[in-house]
Amino acid sequence: MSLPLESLRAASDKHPKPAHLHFQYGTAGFRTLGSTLDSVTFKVGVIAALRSKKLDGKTIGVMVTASHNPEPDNGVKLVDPRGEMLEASWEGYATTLANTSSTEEFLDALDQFVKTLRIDLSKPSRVVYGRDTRPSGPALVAALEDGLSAIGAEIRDAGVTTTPILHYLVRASNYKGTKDSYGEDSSEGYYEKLSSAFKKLVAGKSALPPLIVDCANGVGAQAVAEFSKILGDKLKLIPVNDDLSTPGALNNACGADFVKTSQKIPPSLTSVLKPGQRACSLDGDADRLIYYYLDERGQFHLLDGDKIAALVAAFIVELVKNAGLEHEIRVGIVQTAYANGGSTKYLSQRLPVKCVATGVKHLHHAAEHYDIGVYFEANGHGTVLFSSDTLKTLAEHQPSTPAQSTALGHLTNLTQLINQTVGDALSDLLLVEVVLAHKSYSGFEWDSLYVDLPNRLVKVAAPRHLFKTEDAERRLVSPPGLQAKIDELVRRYEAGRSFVRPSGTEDVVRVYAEAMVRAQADELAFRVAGLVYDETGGDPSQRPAEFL
Ligand code: G16
Repeated sequence: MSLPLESLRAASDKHPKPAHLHFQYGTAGFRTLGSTLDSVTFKVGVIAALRSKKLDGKTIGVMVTASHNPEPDNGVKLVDPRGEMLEASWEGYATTLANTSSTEEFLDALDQFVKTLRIDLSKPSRVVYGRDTRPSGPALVAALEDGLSAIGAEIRDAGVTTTPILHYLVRASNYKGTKDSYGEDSSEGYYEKLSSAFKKLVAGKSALPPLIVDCANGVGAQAVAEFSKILGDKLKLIPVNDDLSTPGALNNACGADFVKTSQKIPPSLTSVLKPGQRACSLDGDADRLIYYYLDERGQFHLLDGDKIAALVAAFIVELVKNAGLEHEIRVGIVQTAYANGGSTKYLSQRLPVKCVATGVKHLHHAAEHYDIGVYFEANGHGTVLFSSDTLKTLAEHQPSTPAQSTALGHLTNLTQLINQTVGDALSDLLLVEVVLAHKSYSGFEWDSLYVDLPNRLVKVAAPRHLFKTEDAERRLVSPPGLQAKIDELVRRYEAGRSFVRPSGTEDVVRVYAEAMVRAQADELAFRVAGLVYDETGGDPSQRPAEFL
C-alpha cells in the first residue's frame, strides 16, 4: 500500500508553509504565534496518523494548546500511546516535515520518511485530539482534521479539554479491557476515577476548608466545575478567573506562570484571598499547579512545584513505611535546575534526587527509573509515577496489622487519584488536598517543611539559537566564554547560583538566579541578564534599565 498522494497533495496545497518561518518541535511541541501555525498543524495530522500506523494502530493524541503562553500564541503536540510525550526521535522527523517548503517537497519527505521507518501503510491509524480555549484553536483544529482525513485516519474529537484529560483519553483508549486498563475511556470516566479515589482517601477526615482556584481564564475552569459537581461538600472549590469569553483574558495577570514568575497573587484575588486561606492557580491548559497563601501581615508565600514535591514525597514515604514496604519500594525525586536550592538540600537529605533538563518529557523518563518517582518542575508541572512492579507489589502485599492495611489502602487509592500520564493540575490539586487533610496542615505548616532561597527568573529577548547548555542545563557551552563570566559573578554572592538557558516554548532566553537574601538574588539575576544582553549584541540604548 502506498501513500494517498492525490488527497495529500490537494490538502497540502490548502496549507502552504509561510516562506520566512522555521518551526521547531520544542519543549512541548510546536509553539509560536497561532496565526502562523496552519501548515504545521495540518502536517502534524499526517504525522500523528503515521505514528499510529507505525505503532500498529495504537491511538495517538494531538493537543492544540500553548498552555501558559499569551493568548495569541498557540501550539500543537503529539501524545504517545501510554499518554506520555512523543518519543524523542520523532521530534526531529516532525521538525523536518514541518519545514518542507512546498507540497512536492512535503510529499517527497513523507515518502522518504515512510521508507526509512518502514511504516506499514496498510495498518489502521487512530487519532484523538483536543484543544484549549484559544481563539485560534478552531481554525487550527480544522487544519489538523484536513491532514488526518487526507491520510484516512480514524478520528475522535475530544473538543475543548485540558491537556491532562487528552493524555488520559489516549492511555484509556489504548488499554481498554486489558490488565493495564487506565479507566473508562471518556472525560466522565476521568472525573469519576479521580473523584472516587479522592473520596476514599479523605473518608473520615474533617472537612477541608474551601479552596480558591484561579483558573487562568482557561479550560481548567471547565474541569473545576465538573469536579465541584461530583465532590460537593467533600471539597469546596471556589473558582476565580473562570471567564472563557473575554478576549485577551487567558493567562493575563493570572494563572500559575504569572504567580510563579511575579511572586505575587493575581490582582483579581486581592479582595478575595484572606490571610491564612490557601489558594492555587492553574495554567491555560491545566497541567500546572501553584499554591500560595498570605500570612497575618498580608505577606505572600509561594508553595510551588518544589514544595508540592516535598509535601507529596514525604507523605508517600511515610505510607510506604507504614505499609511495611520500605525494603521493597524505593521512592525517588526528579527535579530540574530551576528547583530551589532549599528544596534540593531538604530532599536530598532524605531521598535520592536527580536533576534533568527542563521539560516534562525529561522528568517523566527519569522518574520511571524509581519504584515510585515523584517529579515536579518548580513551575508546578509534575506528577508521581508508580512502576508496574510497584503496582504488583501493592496488589500482592499481605499486611500484618490494621495500620499496615490502612497505609496499603491509601497507597492503592493514590495510584488511582494520580494521573500518571503527565502533570495534571486537577489531579495534583486533589493529591495536595489529601495530604493536607491527612497531616492537618495549613499552608503555613506545609511551607515550613523547608525555607526557600530567594530567587528571580528573568526573560531576555536575545537570539535563543546562540545558547547551548550542558549538565542538565546548569552550564552554558555557548556563546563561548559567557559561562566563565557568569561563574565570576556568582562567586560574589552568598549561596549564589545562576544559570542561563534558551526557552523551548517562547522566543526568549531565560535567566535564573538565587542567593541568600532577596535583594542579592534580584541583583544577580539582572546582572546575568545584562551579560546575556551584551553578549548577544543588544542595542545599548534599548538595554532594560534593571539589567544594571
Ligand atoms: C512546557 C513544558 C514544561 C516546561 C515549560 C517551560 O510547559 O511542558 O516542562 O517547564 O514548557 O519551558 P521553557 O522554559 O523551555 O519555555 P507548558 O505548561 O507551557 O506546556
